[in-house]
Amino acid sequence: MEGLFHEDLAALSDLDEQSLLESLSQRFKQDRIYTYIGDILVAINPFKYLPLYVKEVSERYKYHEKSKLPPHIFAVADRAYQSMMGRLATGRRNQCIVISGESGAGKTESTKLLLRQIMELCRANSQLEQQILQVNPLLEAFGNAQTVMNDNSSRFGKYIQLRFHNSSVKGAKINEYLLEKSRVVHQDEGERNFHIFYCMLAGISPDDKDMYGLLDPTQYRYLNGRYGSEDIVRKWGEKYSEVCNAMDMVGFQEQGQFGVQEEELLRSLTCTLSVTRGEAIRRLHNQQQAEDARDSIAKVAYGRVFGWIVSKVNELLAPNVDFDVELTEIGILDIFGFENFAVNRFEQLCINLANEQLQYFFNHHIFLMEQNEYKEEGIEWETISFKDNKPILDLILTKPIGILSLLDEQSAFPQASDRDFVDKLNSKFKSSPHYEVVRSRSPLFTVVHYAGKVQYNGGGFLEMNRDTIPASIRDLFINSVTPLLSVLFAATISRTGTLMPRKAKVMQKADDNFNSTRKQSVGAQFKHSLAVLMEKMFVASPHFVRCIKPNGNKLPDQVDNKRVMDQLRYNGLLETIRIRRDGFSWRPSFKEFAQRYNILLIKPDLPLTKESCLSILNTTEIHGWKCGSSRLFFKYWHQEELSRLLERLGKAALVIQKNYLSLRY
Ligand code: AD9
Ligand code: MG
Repeated sequence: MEGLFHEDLAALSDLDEQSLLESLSQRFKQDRIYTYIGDILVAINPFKYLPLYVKEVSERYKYHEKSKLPPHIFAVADRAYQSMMGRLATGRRNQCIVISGESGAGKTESTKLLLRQIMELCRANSQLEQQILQVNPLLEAFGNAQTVMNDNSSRFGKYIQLRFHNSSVKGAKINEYLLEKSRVVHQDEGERNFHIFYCMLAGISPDDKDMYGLLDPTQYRYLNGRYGSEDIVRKWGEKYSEVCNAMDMVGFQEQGQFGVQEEELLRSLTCTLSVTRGEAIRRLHNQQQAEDARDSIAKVAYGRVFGWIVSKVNELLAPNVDFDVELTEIGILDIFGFENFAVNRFEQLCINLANEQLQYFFNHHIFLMEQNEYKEEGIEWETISFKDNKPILDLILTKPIGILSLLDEQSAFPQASDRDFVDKLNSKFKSSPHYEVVRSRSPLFTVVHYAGKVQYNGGGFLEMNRDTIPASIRDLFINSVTPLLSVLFAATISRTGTLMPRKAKVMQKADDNFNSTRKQSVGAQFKHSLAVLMEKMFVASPHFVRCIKPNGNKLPDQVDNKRVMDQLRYNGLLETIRIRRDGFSWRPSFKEFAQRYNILLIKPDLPLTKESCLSILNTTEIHGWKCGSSRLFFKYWHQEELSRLLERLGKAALVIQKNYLSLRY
């Protein structure tokens, strides 16, 4: 059982699936929830409070040497911050921390801990720090909800960019991805609406309740009778004051009450107005159509409010610096985890697509890029194979025939049905190894994702992808007496998260969320925002946190071996251990290396060549590195060894300087 409790699995000489599982679960039983695979952190959700995040621990992990302390999420924060400052490797550079794992695995909790520790590290000024830290509770109240997989499940994805000038934080920016708006009007068995509804009804004062015209919680169809016991209501009430505090802290001012002309609303809900040959014709809705109209208003209004909150937060946290001040960034990505429910809809397809994309990003960095460089640079290497999920991404994304483009094609036909869409999928993809035809009267189909098979119900796909609201309803809201509603419906929210006046629409056709004829579909918008995100991440230095969910019951001290093994497999963790053990994760060019370490030879004017690098390295006792044709290849621990040498040199220089000064005076 050698190395069973090892803190870095990449340091083990021999490891198979079973011993990896055992190693992690033994550590977990001792509340050691964090383990390294080289520079990658594996985190198993403890589902209980652990005294791992107290002030003293946070202090200990500031500017620490990785090998001297047990693995920790704070160590990832430290590494990202030090790397951004150019203290660990070469130059200052944007960093991104990519947190992955299925729903309930602990991504959002990890994000909060990372943010907190980074704020500690940069000793932010107290107001900005508080504002940044309060963004999370605020967004969680409006964007998280209880699902069967997680009581605090993120129903949107977010990329938080912290912006720095030198060592201090100057501001932040949030990008949000695809809020699951349909939850506002419908929740499946065992699930709830967004937290904010329960918070507000439980916590609001009687006067405000009257003013906003709120009813008893049981009267709301959208809460589906799932309000909760007295205990739970008290907790929601407490949460409400937290949310209000967060709103104050971030800098929101009270907005006017929502309101539209009641009579007009009724008319828009019950009739469609169409113009034929210059004549306006009003047709009465049947009950289903009226209910659909009501639901689409609720969804769109909620989506707009959420987008507005994010854009407001971005305005408030925008860095207040001169134009020419160069800012560096640490981005933290916390998306909705992989999902497989009893019924999976369009939203689940998008959520799972985002997870596929993230897995691809991981594979690309850890396996593809690294092994390509070995080949190009003539480093002897036995290829490590991995489960490439590119074909699944292609199945969903590829033009002209991926699932999303077929969906767009069908969405453009007003007469097409969800059944037609699924029939099209079946005929195009029946022979794909990642697609399965489902024989059923319902429009079902299965995608074999990297993390397992998911059966989707195509019902509602076309409508959700179109995401239109009737023009009459839009106009009604634009003319609302409530300034906020009027702004929300009269403006578009651009992809960058800022509100844009309608006049600018012509310039921003792609961002037009309203006009049903020119408008981009939800699928196409999501695809675009994923591509923009990936572009940003590909040019930053990544840090990976792989979250594991130990059991499906949300319980502490329980390891479901099969479940954990599945996650280790689809995350490709065994292959990751091999590449981190045998591979070279740090690969600076000769120039980069010589620039930074020529000081070790005490010759600052050394030419930035291969020969200089070799002379530098020959003065050290560092072993196991390799030299390619344009760069050097180091093991992940070499970086720390070299930093230690620099530090020692720095200390020696200080002593010399002191002695010199004392001799002079
Ligand atoms: V989802 O994809 O948004 O549905 P996440 O974000 O991966 O999911 P989350 O961080 O919300 O999961 O964690 C789920 C729950 O696990 C939390 O509400 C906590 O109750 C619990 N958790 C997660 N991490 C920790 C931890 N480090 N310590 C204690 C934790 N509890
Ligand atoms: Mg989450």
